[in-house]
Formats: sequence, structure tokens, C-alpha cells
Amino acid sequence: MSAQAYLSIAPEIAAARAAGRPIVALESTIITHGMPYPQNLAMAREVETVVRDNGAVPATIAIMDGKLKVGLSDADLETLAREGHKAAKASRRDMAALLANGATAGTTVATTMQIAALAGIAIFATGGIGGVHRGAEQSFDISADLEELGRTPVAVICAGAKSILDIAKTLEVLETNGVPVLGFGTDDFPAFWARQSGYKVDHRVDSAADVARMLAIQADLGMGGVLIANPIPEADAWEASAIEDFIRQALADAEAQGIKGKAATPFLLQRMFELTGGKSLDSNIALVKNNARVAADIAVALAGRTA
Ligand code: PSU
Ligand code: MN
Repeated sequence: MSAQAYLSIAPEIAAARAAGRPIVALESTIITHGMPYPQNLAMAREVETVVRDNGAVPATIAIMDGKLKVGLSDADLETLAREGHKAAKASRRDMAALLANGATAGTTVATTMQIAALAGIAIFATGGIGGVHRGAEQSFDISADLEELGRTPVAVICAGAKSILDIAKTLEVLETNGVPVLGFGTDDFPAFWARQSGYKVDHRVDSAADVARMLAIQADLGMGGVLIANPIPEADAWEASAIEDFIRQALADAEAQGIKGKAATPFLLQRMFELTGGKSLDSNIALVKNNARVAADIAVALAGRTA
């Protein structure tokens, strides 16, 4: 069988695909492992609404019932949100085993990109990407997201990388993997909760049309993914210095409890939620919605070019 045989594409998305209408892929690890219940469920629904309100069809992606599901029902969203950490976190290496077992899994940025590409979807919105963890020179912990961006032709709209990661090393690995990093209305690579990291992006873009033009050329060249870094809205942003103490504390707690590997990012996000009295989550939800809006604008611009 071909990989396509494992896809289950919702009828609305298949129809949009056939008609060349704009579609935005959305990931599901953010639902299962990125946020607590019930805020995760509210977020998943709201982000789909933002995509629709901006003229595109949302395609939330997960692994469920032995299928790579593209476009989830409300009951599917609820299952993922309620299962939370009991669901699997599907990275590239996990896919065959999860399909074989009929498991329920949230898909990471890497896996969502892979499934989106199989389904013919070129634009994907998330919160933050995985990256090179602080201390990676010892742990070798580098997210599979960075490798996937190098090889899979999907544009990922994110709010940069969290400073629980080593942002300088993350940008180096993106360069090694040949991934264009675009700043959407910014010269500075954003740091998720903060609008600036102090590191520059390769190229600044100021409109969805400019992004679409560049994506069309990237596709003509037969190259891989593109990272579009869109800063968190001003009203929801933290000063980098205000959040750094919480980040250090969360990292120290992870170290003390021996949290490593795929558990690291979910643990750090949960600790940040606790340490900030829930405020990190409010910012996280705001930036995801902002990314969904920009992704829809880009998808609309891209569909207009090829129509
Ligand atoms: N960053 C967030 N929330 C998330 C993730 C990252 O703010 O939920 C998820 C994404 O799905 C990302 C994954 O692809 O964590 C990266 O995990 P790892 O660091 O284990 O590669
Ligand atoms: Mn990792």
C-alpha cells in the first residue's frame, strides 16, 4: 500500500483541496501535551474558528483509529483534549507503531508537516516549534521538527521558539538544514512569549502576498519547508527578562526530576503554566490564534496565485 492508504481526509477538506481553496493545517500535540484540559479543547475549537473567519478551511491533524486523520470532528477534538498526556505524542519515528496499534496520538510539528504534505496541504499554523534544547551538547536533544522542516515542503507559521530552548543553536540547525526563516513584520526572531529573542531572521516579510510569492518560488525549486516567525501580539507579550526567571526555574525542576527526551517540552510548558499562575497559557493561546490568522491570510494569498 502507499502512504496515501493511511490517510483519512474529512470530506470538507477533500472538496476544498479539489477546488484549490485555501486550507490551513493545525497540529494536535498542542492539544494533548501542550495545554491542560479544558483550555486545550477551547483553544482547538477557537483556532479552527479563526482560520474559518479568515477565509480558509481548518484541517486539524492527529493519528486516531489506525489512520492519519486530516480534519477532525468535534468529538475527535474532545477525545484528544480529554486524553491529554494519556494520548501518545507522535514523532516521525512513532508513526508506524501508532498506526499498527490503532492508538490515539497528538501529532507534533514534524509529524503534522509530514501528514499535511501527504494530504496536499502547504500551510500549517502552530504555536512554537521544537528546537535545540539548552544543554544539547550533552543530551543531544534536538527536536525532529528541525529535520522535518528541511525536507518536507510545508510552510510553518509559528511564534518563534521558546527560550526554554537554545535559540542560537536552533537557528544554526535550521540553517544547516536549509530552512528559510522569515520574520513576519519583524527583523528579530521572536521567542514565543516574548516578541524578540535578540537574534535576527534571515529575511523579513511584511505581507501575506510577499510570503506567498516566496513560497511559490520555494515550491518551484523543489525545496523543503519554510519557517515563518510571527511575533506574539503586543498586548499578550512578556518582556524576555520577566519570563527568564520562570524559565530557569522550570529547567532546574526538569533537571532535578530527571525529565528528558519527549517528556521535556510538555513538562516545561506545564511548569511554566504553574509558575506564571496560568498567565503563560493565556499568552500561548493568544499567539496560536494570531498565527492561525496569518496562516489563513497566507493560504488565501497562495490560493489566489495558483487560481
Ligand atoms: N511548543 C509549544 N507547545 C507544544 C509544542 C511545542 O509551545 O505543544 C509541541 C509541538 O507539537 C512540537 C513538539 O512539535 O512540542 C516538540 O516536541 P520535542 O521538543 O519533543 O521535539
Ligand atoms: Mn526532543
